[in-house]
Amino acid sequence: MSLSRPTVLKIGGSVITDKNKELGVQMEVISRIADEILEANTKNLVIVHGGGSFGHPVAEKHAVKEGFTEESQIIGFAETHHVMTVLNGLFMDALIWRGIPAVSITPSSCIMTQNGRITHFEDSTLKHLMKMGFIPVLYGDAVFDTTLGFTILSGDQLVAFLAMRFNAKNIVVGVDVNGLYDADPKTNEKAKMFDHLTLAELRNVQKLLGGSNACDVTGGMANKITELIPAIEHGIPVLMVNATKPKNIYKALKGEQVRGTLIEKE
Ligand code: ATP
Ligand code: IP8
Repeated sequence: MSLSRPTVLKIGGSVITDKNKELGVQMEVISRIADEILEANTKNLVIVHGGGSFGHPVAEKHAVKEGFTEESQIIGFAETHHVMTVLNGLFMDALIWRGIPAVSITPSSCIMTQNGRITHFEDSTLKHLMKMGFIPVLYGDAVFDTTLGFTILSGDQLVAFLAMRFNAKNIVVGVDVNGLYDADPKTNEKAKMFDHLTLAELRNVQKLLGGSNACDVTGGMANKITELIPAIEHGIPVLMVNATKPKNIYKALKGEQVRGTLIEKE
């Protein structure tokens, strides 16, 4: 049993949920993505998914990201974590009943943060199951924080952290737009998509990036890129594709030609 360099796949909450409808799930999209993951049959895959209309609205309502200040937030933390386990369960259903050996790893049980940054990660279970050929599935979650009491850990911070910890071969990020643009393509029809960016070029366009048009406590596209930069600095390439379009996740995992934005160190 050995642990070779994994591919880290992030499936955005904008893809698997309807961000305009609280607790709205895109079950058909989840099923299709599970089909593509099965067909791609990637060796050493780590999957992370986002919160979309499950985690974000509940976290916002109870100001979970800002940390513990009053008793009434306690149930808010529990609710936020719970809705994430519900979304994760739907995703796991689609993977497992297709025969994908996916095992859910609950971030709030093995990760702690300090002021929102991961400082503690009990990774022996994760390493063990990866070595055995299972596919770990993690997600953005409400987590315990040594300074704030609790906070929200974004799936994007988790993606970069796991990619660096396990020296990933590559990162594939599935979102609901075709790639990274010089402006939000949902609000600016003149927005131009980048096919390829070096880290230096990415830093130049970083200030143009927007958040999210829907409820998003973790900062949308701008924060996604900020989180991914350390992994890119490490030499891990990031490919961003539109996961709402059929075959894109399959092609990205197989290393086939696909429309999207490839970001590399040089
Ligand atoms: P979640 O945080 O729920 O997992 P996600 O990771 O799928 O969601 P968002 O954080 O919502 O995705 O980010 C994707 C959104 O970012 C797109 O829907 C798009 O409208 C918005 N966006 C803002 N600026 C840009 C940009 N410059 N290029 C591409 N998308 C952008
Ligand atoms: O959607 C945040 O993760 P993200 C998850 O990857 C919660 O930013 C609980 C809001």
